[in-house]
Amino acid sequence: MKTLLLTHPLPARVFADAVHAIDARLPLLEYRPDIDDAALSDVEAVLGWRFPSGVAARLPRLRWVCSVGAGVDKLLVPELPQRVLVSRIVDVDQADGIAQFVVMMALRHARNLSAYEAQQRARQWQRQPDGVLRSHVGVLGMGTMGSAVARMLQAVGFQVTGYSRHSGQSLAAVLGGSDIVVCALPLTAQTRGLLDARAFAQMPRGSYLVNIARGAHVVEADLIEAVRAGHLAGAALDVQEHEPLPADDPLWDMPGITITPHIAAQSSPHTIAQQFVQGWRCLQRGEAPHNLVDRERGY
Ligand code: OXD
Repeated sequence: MKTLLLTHPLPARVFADAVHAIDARLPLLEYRPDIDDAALSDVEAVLGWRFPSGVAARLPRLRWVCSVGAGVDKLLVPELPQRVLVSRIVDVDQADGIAQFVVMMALRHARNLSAYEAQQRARQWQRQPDGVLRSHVGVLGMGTMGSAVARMLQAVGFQVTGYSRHSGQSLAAVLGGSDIVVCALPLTAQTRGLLDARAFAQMPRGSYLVNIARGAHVVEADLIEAVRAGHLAGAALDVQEHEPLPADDPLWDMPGITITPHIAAQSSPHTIAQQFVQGWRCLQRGEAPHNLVDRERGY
């Protein structure tokens, strides 16, 4: 069962080596833009991050797509035939890493660290009224990532409300009751652009956003406006709609907005390779791979 590696912008070689360290016999093919149809004609599996335009339609024998990431949005392209199974990596270490990142950013905001950093630059030793943390955090999305985030936030003293399709509270109520909103949602047709001017208006004045999900959850122009107007205190954006974020993007220069390059946490190539080989072996035995995605729901 030949597997096509579509890991760009991550280097395919790293994943090929990690897979071959577990099973050297697995046939792998690294994608190149000039690859011809004959080389693709017997590909049955993909291990990847995104489909380059048109490639999904050139894989007549494709049976399984395994995402190298926790999200699959860049792989669920319209031309992917319905028969193809799609699975994703579920990595508790990555979830813990993401939770650490969120806690770091939430504490930084809640404990007013940027004000002390500004004071230090001005050589000003000035105590601000500051007490034990009791801020409310709304975590949007309570899957593997959101649940780990909620647990770790609670452990350091935040009051956490989780929001999911089944949580029983409206989004408006969760946004309205949160000093900090964390986006941990999958990106689907329903969640794209969910955090827009209307959502920001529902958040309390002075509140803060942390996005560790996908840039396209946020209408970035609306976020900039909400921060510029002083309604939101700012945001920590580990993900942006256009990655890499172009050098001339206005997000870079917005006071209060922290940009990181999609590094909140990454799965190791070894973990990805392990789960991929496990899924590959399941398929060889005629069983479904683990962590299948519901293609209708998009996660
Ligand atoms: C992701 C990942 O899906 O980094 O964003 O795994």
